[in-house]
Amino acid sequence: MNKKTISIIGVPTDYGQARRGVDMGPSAIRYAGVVERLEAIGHTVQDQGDIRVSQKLVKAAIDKQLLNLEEVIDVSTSLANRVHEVVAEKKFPLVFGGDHSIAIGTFAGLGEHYKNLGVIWFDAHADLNTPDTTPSGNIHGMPLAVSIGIGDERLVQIRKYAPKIKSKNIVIIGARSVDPGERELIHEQGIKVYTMHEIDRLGMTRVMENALAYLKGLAVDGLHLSLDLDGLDPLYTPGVGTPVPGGMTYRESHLAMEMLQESGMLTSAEFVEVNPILDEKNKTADVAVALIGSLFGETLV
Ligand code: B3U
Ligand code: MN
Ligand code: MN
Repeated sequence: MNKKTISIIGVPTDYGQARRGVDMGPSAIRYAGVVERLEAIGHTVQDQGDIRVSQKLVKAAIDKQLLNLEEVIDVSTSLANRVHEVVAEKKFPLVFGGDHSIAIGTFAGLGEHYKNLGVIWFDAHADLNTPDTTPSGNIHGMPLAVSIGIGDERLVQIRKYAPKIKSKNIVIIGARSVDPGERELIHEQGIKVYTMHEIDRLGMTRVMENALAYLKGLAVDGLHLSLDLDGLDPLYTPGVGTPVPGGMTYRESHLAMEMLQESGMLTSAEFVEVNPILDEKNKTADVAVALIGSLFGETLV
């Protein structure tokens, strides 16, 4: 297994949605021992600390306006610049949210380095809403749409280029709560989705084999994993803002991480939506760290 220099970036933001507490995600993941875990595998870990995020009261969304838009633009811009630097230094960016709006910044930082980036989006949701289709005004339901160039122009144009990724390079895994506008976009844009139905029918092994073969077939020049902890069943990860029953199991999720590791394709990753206030004794952060262990090559024997 090849040893990496991993650069950890925390993004303590909850501006992408209306429930407080997800800004404490990076602390919870560190507290669960992520640095020690990665070092024990033999990687070099540089914890860069957190992106600076202003602390302002989160408002409720007012009719169809995007919640905390200015703040999300600020955080996304800082994160994008940081991720851009980390990749330029040939280090592996490992980003901790924060809510899933941070993916806007992560992709904006990656996009200039990769012409054909593949994306595995592990999530109960599709995060493909736009200002016209959002049921909530929450930007954490929009990062994939923004990154393919659809949505609020100021979000789309972070670091002044768009789109950040190609629609056909996205594979969503674990979806079970998809809004009508998102469904339309999935079909219109040719985005690949493995819902819980496919995971039940095919098993995680074939789903991941198919997903990785598909991305290989596209000759991707990098692979980003964006893992929303609500992709797992809330039995395993109760500390998330919008839990959806019927999710991936602990074992299925580990298997997916191990297969990603075996593929040797992964070039960046982010773990989002850990909310310690909604959690049970840091259970969700513990699961995140266990999954990170598998993703980076932890083995039992
Ligand atoms: N699709 C809904 C709900 C949602 C999206 N992402 C999360 N929840 N975590 C929305 O508000 O866009
Ligand atoms: Mn999400
Ligand atoms: Mn989600």
